[in-house]
Parts: sequence; structure tokens; C-alpha cells
Amino acid sequence: MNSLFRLNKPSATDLDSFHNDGYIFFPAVFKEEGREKLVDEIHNNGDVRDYIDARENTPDAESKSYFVRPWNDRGPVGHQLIDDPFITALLQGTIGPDYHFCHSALNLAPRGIGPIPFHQDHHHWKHENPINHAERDKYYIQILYYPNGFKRGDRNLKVIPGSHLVAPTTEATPERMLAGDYNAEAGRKLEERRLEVEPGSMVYINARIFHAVEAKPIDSPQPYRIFNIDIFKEAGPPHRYTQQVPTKWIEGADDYRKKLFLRDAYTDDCWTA
Ligand SMILES: O=C(O)CCC(=O)C(=O)O
Ligand SMILES: [Fe+2]
Repeated sequence: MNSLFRLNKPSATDLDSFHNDGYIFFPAVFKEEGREKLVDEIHNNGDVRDYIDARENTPDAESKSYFVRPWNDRGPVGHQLIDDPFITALLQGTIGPDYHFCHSALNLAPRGIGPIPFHQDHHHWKHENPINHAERDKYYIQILYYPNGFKRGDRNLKVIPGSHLVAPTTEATPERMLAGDYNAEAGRKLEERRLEVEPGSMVYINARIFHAVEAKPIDSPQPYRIFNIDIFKEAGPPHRYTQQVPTKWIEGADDYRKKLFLRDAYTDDCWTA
């Protein structure tokens, strides 16, 4: 398989970032051809076209994102993201050989959309949803793709590097972390880092890290910021949102993809049944 990416494996520095900071930033990691094809696939998706057309026909409409989870309507590039050799090497280098594909999402953020406050997405860590404590120490990886990038102050992602090292108590809020109350526990100064990423960048995160997104100004030069995400979890029971995999994907799958896909999907009673 010809990789979509300019790299074939993470470096020792990347692996250090993953463990020490809780994320790895890969600037402009897509080869330009793959990035352009991915953008085209997303723009050619019928629902995305309808969303963009509807907004262009009603310019005064309230700012609403396009959001779909799971993102099943993928083209060939979207599919290759799941098992591209670079992604496989990254997952194996960071969390070892036993993991599943969990789920995916696609998001377009228009001008005027508001911020997302600091949060963690590891659903067994500290969360308003049901929690499965037995799974708490297992990895949950979010691969964030930014095919058209973002600037600081324009729907930028921000992270608190090292916040994944703080135990998940009720008191350990992002506000208190930023006030310095958990520096000793994390073994470093916890502070906010606002990222700026070129088109075709990727941010690979341990979902225990606190992260947030800033608003998109009404006069942003970029009409829509595209964000797609694939999530992988260590082998074990489903996470919240672990998606049903379309039968067609499994029928056409090689052994590696079968291993990613043949696991249970989330149901409301999946941790008790
Ligand atoms: O839009 C982004 O850059 C990230 C959004 C996010 O935090 C999430 O989907 O959990
Ligand atoms: Fe998130």
C-alpha cells in the first residue's frame, strides 16, 4: 500500500511526546495528493454538499456545524486512513499490538461557531456518561485530521500538555490545572498550548489529555474548517460510541482490518450484560 503520509513511522521524539505530553503533533504530514483527494471526497459527500448549499442559500442562518458520527460514507482515501502503514506503525509504536477500531466522525465548522471548552474524551476516565472503571487504564486514541488546517484564533485546537498524567479526581479540573495546583503531580508546569496547523496536519492524542477548541470568527478567511477523526481503543469491551462496522467493510477486509473491526459495538447494557 502506498502511504498517504510523508512519514512511515513515529520517531523516538514523537514517542516521547506521546508519553510525556499526551499528544503528538504532525505538521503537514499528508502528502499533498492524498490531502487534496481527502478534501475532495469530503466535499463530494452528498450530505456535506447539502449542508454547504443550505448555508450558502441562507447566509444569515445561525452558525451550526456539520457533524456525523460514525463517519461511514468514506471514499478510498477515507478508508485508507484506517490502515495506512503509517497509522498502523503509530498505533503499534504507542500502544502495542492489541487494539480495535472504535469509531469515527466528520465535522465542518463554519464562521461564527462558538468554542468547545476543555474536556477529556476517554470515556472511562472522568465523564458525565457511565464509566467502566475496569477499563480506566486502557488506551483510547484519537487521531485528529485537519485537511484544511487552522490558524491560532480561528478554531484552533488547544491542549494542556501533561494533563493526562493527573489522576481523575473530581477536583482535578482544567481550571485548577491551569492555576498550577497540579504541577507537582504532573511533574511539570501545566499550561495551555494553542496550536496552529497547516493544511494536511494530524494531531495524535491520548484521550485523557485536556483539550479545547476556540471559536471561529465571523470574518474568518476560511469558510469551513474540516476535521475528521478516527478513534482506536485497546482491545477489550466496547467504549461509549464504539460503532457498528458496516457489513460491507468486513466482507472486503483483509486479516488486519478484520482484527480491527471484529469486536462488539457499544450498547447501553454492554458493561453489565
Ligand atoms: O474540532 C477539533 O479540533 C477537536 C474537537 C474535539 O475535541 C472532539 O471532537 O473531541
Ligand atoms: Fe475532544
